[in-house]
Amino acid sequence: MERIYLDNNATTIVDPKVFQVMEPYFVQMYGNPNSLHSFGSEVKPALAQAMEQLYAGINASDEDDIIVNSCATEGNNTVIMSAYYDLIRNGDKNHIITSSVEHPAVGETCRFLESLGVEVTYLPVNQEGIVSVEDVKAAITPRTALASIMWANNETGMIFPIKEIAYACRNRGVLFHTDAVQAIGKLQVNVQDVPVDYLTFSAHKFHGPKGVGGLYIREGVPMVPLLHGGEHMGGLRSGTVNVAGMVGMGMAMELAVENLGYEIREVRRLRDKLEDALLALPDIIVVGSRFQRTPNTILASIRGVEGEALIWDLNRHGIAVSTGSACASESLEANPIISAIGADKDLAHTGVRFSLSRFTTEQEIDKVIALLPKVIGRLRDISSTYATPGPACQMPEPQ
Ligand code: C6P
Repeated sequence: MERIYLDNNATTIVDPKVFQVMEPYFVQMYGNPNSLHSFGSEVKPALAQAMEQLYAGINASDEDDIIVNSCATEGNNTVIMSAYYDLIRNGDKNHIITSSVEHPAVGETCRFLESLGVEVTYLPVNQEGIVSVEDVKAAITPRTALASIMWANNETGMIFPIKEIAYACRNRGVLFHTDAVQAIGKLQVNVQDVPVDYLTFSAHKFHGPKGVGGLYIREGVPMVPLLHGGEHMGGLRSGTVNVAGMVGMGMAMELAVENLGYEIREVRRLRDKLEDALLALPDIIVVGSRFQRTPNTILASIRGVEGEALIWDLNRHGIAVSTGSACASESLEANPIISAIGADKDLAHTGVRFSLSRFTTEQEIDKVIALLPKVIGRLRDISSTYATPGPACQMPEPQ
């Protein structure tokens, strides 16, 4: 059976061009780049090139730092714990601002800090799933150490007003971090244009390998390392560098920038085609305006259909989608994003995320479009709630 992968916000296929540049670094050039002999020195040029590709990809300046690490979870933890060690435990701050829809790599780290006595504000989102600049401004106090707000949400694809939030923080002397995991390769990410202090990304979300990510740190902003040890990454992240991973991430970043136009034009066109087909069916809502979303993402709420049931049915036909974040997909809790935007409990269990990539074909989308009415119809036929939808089964009206 031909399989169709529409879960690209969970992870992506490694671009064959990325795989090709990584291959030599397993059995041919396997030296430790810190070694002084030829096995070590021969890998250094590729690492330098990868660093250049990363700097160019987000338009970082030479004075800024990019730490290569294991993933975005590590990058997010590093930034938040650094603010804790530097400004809270050893300083006079005691407050962090974040949103109620961050990935757990931010949300759970903040919750951990709350258990240590730190005050955390979890900003709500509006009915479109967006954090407002005004709310960020209002939450800042003289004791705020850090604000951490994602660039684009992994479940809805909604794009946050990061530039305005970054300026609001800078104007009040608050460090600003953004989790840009879902932005790289889908939107233009330019740290000269958007004054973030820290930015995290993860290679496997933009057709690079798993287990390698990056943390951008603007020149002059504080950073207390999470991992202590050798002098790797200038002492900011110890541990022998994942050579093949870093080389792959560099190439993936270059290709992400190269293919951004295609993503914005073609991936969006296919996404919109799928979205139009979904919306042509009765009682289906898509979260957030498509014009303020990453070009590849749809979070649909299909009334009367349990998200998990739809996923299993589509899976039987070889189609991969998700109920939301992959790391929460084994929990049977209501989708936190659909809950956060104010929908009632019944709808919160009906979320299904479709996420495309530049490897998604029109033929694949056509097959999914042809199948959806049958699968949804069958599930609605056996649904007790869909037969008698209650008045409470409503999505809030956009304001
Ligand atoms: N989101 C999803 O299905 P790691 O696993 O550390 O490379 O990336 C974590 C992460 C951090 N921030 C955002 C915005 C993310 O989307 C993710 C990963 C996946 O939505 C897996 S849970």
